[in-house]
Amino acid sequence: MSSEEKPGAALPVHAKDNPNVDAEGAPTKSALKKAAKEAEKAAKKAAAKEKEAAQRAAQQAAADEDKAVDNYGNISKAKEADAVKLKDLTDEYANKTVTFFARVENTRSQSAKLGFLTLREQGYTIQAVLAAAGDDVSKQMVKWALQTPVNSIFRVTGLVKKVDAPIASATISGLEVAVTRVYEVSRAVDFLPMAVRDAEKPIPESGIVDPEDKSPPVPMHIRLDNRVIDLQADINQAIFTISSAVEVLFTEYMFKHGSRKFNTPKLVGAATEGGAGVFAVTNYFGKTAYLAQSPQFYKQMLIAADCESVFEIGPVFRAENSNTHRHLTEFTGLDFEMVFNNHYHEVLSFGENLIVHILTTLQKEYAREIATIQRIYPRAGDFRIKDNKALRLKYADGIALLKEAGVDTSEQDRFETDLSTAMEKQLGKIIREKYDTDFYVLDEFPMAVRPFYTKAHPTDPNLSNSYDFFMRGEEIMSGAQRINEASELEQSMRAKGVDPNAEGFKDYIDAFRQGCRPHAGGGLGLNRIVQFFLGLDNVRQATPFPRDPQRLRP
Ligand code: AMO
Repeated sequence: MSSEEKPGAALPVHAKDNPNVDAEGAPTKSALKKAAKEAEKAAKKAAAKEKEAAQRAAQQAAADEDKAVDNYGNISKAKEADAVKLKDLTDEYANKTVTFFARVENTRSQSAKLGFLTLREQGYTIQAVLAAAGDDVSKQMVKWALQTPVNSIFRVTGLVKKVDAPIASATISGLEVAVTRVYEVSRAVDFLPMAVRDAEKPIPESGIVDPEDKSPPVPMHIRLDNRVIDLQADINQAIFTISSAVEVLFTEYMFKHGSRKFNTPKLVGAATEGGAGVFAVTNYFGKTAYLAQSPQFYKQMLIAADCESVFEIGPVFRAENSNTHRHLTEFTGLDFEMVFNNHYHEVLSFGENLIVHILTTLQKEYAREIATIQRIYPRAGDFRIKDNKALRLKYADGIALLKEAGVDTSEQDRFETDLSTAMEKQLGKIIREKYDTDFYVLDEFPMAVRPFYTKAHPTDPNLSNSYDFFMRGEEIMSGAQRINEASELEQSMRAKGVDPNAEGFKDYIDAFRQGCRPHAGGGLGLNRIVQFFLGLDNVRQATPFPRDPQRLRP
């Protein structure tokens, strides 16, 4: 107790004329009584004040009590629940309560009691409403949800409602979700090197510009550096749905036609494909191994092993310093090889039907994905296959078409030089105009431009039984009838300056010494099929984590 608070301490002592003190200066009895009374009064007043404050605090606490405290926060608070996928949310879910997982794409606060989230799952987005009302949603819950960093993953439960006016900012524009529970499954850091929305715009390299969009476009190398975010974009989800479907459709078609799937080695003892560069693995137990440039030798050896029809989907490595829109150093090859009864055109027709089957099925069953990509790259939706059939021309017919269009083909006329990329593209345009198709085949290529394992044309020594497939004027497949006789193969190698006794060839040539049926096949590039089917500018866009001369990460 301080001196000011002592009873009587306020009294002026030693004052001779003070009625409250006696002759010795001590407080009188009545003065003491009065002072005690006053002190008691002050104490009562303070106690009342204290009580009043406590009452007010209790009232405030009651007002602030978060009745929804269990309905939001860390996922550890959540009860187990089955989840639907946003892609399956149709009008049938209206007025039903659903639970789903989604990333926060965007948050918008309207007031302390009302906020909106745009939620994203696998390229599908929906609007979620957080409205503080009743016991389900509190102000604290609204605040918490809206403050969670963009891209965090939520588990949301809410009532699906039909909306009167379509929601332009969401792909599921006819529905919204009134949130009743929201839990954080995984938190994103507050810093995003690029937004997912940035990846839903054309790459600047494409030259496609939206005059309305004022934000600077993110170049492809930044997108590839941040590929995990990039891949979350609806366009990329759609591209890789298509890419996966190509593999499945290829596999199904091959199985349906009695083929078997093999996995041939990618570590090989010698560089054998010829033409393409090869990557060396220099620490292969004291030796040098190489990364396979093609399953070519193995698919043919399997035919020699009576497998009759084989296919493979696997990585193909090319050590080519080609920095173009369609070259990778590692790509996914779809390879097939099969025997035929009378003529290699049986296999050529098979290959044409295979591609037509894949592309027309994509058009039928993946229209939504194609439309998603088309929103950004308008060509995606217009791949044309006249009468659902491949157009087959002879290589010489292709040259003639180019010549007719005024292209200088003097080098190609000598049957020594292949078409240049520019010529291929131009031929693609001519063929689209003349034949109304984007898928065509050139047959009977000059022998000089094909590998040593290619079977020569039966009557014209300049030509070969070989073909290339093109989509929108760019090569997606090479193939041929193969030499199936050892001595003919050795002769062809020598004619092309390849030593049949060089390392790596013996097992391959020996495969044909015990007899092998005539066969043909082809090698397709998955990444290019997806690129050209969808009219993308760059093969890297159709490759989840591309490898090229400049890029070994991520
Ligand atoms: P080729 O070398 O023409 O033939 O390759 C076959 C197909 O693979 C794709 N391709 C590529 N894709 C991306 N980046 C590259 N660097 C790249 N190189 C090729 C193309 C091409 O049409 N053994 C033969 C096939 C055979 O005859 O069966 C071969 O490998 O789509």
